[in-house]
Amino acid sequence: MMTRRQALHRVAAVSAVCAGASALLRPHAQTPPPPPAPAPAGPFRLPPLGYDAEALEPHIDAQTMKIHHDKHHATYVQNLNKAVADFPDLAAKSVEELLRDLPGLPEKVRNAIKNHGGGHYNHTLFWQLLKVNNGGKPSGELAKALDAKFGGFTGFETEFQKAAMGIFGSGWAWLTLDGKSLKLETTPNQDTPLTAGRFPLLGLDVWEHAYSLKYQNRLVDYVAAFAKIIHWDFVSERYQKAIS
Ligand code: MN3
Repeated sequence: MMTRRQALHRVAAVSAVCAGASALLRPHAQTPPPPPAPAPAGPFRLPPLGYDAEALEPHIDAQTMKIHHDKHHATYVQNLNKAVADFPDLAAKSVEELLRDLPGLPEKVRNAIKNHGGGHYNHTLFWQLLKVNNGGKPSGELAKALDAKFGGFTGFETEFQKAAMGIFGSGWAWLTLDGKSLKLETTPNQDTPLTAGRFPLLGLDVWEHAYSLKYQNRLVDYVAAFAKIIHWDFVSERYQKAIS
């Protein structure tokens, strides 16, 4: 009869043989690679959508919203955190501050902050701009300013749509404040008007990831759908605060 000690010894010997055999079966197996370093947890955070992913149906489908927010936007935040990980002075700033001062940032991280900081800022604003509003319209001072600049709301809609449709490749169409004046503009990639010294009031994501799942190549239908879900109360308030 085996003693306990012999039994343990035997178990160990069997394990060693098995380990040896399995190493033979995997001749190229070496020590496993270290697990990837976890993405830095901060300082930037993915904000919640603020409503259900289904809330904008049928204009923007739930799956697009989920992927867009939970994957695309989350990745911008992760990569922005990585970019500032070795720069505590940058990590202490807001994303707006970073983007306004882009040319003054260290060259090593400038491009990453432009792309991922821009992605984070632009999308954070974008989620707030959306609401199924059943024909809501700009109000107050913004309504007056749009009338003055574009000869009416319809004039604005037409010009905004033209700007969005004119983007080549990925980018954004914007209604911005240039000082106290309204301006229509577009930016490529995740560039933001903040860097050019302007204040974004309204922005439309014209990257394919924002619409192609539902609309395929029909950008015009997506732009028309966007017009139906602009949260004009939010935009009107944003304008009012900015000019006050
Ligand atoms: Mn996007």
